[in-house]
Amino acid sequence: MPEENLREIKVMANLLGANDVQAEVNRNHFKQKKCLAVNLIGSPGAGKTSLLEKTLTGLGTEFGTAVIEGDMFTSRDAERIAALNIPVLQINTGSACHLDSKMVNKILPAFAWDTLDVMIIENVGNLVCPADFDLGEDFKAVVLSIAEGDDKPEKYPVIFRNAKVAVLNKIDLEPFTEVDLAKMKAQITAIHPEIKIFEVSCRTGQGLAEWTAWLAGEIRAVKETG
Ligand SMILES: Nc1nc2c(ncn2[C@@H]2O[C@H](COP(=O)(O)OP(=O)(O)O)[C@@H](O)[C@H]2O)c(=O)[nH]1
Ligand SMILES: [Mg+2]
Repeated sequence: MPEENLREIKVMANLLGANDVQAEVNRNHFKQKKCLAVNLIGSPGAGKTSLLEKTLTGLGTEFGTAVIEGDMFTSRDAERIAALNIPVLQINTGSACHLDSKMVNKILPAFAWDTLDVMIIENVGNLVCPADFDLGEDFKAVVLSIAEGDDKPEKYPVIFRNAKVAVLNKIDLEPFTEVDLAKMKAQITAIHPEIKIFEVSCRTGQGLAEWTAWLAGEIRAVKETG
């Protein structure tokens, strides 16, 4: 292998190593506060913010909820969450295509942790880079719009391997697309047999109650047992 390539791999390994160290600090923080942390990942337009809006509303008042919004530019998503009266902070990454654990760590002191049971972090719209970066979350949740095509899990397997749960959104669009939903799901389970899959529509509300109930169970498990 040419020396240049070797150097590139080493730099990447160091980058991930430093990220993992900081991610452990974040993880300990979430754990100590008995707050579930979810890293929400998906392509631009998959419906991450829509799912957040529906989920936070669906969770009701049982839990203390908060959001970190990651985006290259703008605070549009954070404004959508703030409109629900939920504590939210924006991280603009500029040219970076993913959040890293240091960016998240920097803004943690700004939240009222003693009131929080769940922190959902919407990552920068991208199915690739965010899959590799641990933010200290309890788990990654991948959001895939079914309209993106049934070949996407096979093309972007890392995120499906690393996520605990996959939310297939825009199920209402099935009649208007060529997508083979059974094929999409089979690909996902072939990559990660234990992954939990929900089929939802943020537009019609289909499947959202099941997804929200599952998430509530995860929040309770952390809140009650730590
Ligand atoms: N038909 C349909 N459109 C949706 C659904 N969920 C989100 N959208 C639309 O998809 C677009 C992108 O949604 P957004 O939540 O901003 O996606 P994000 O970029 O992943 O955060 C918006 O126009 C939403 O109204 C859905 O379940 N069905
Ligand atoms: Mg968004």
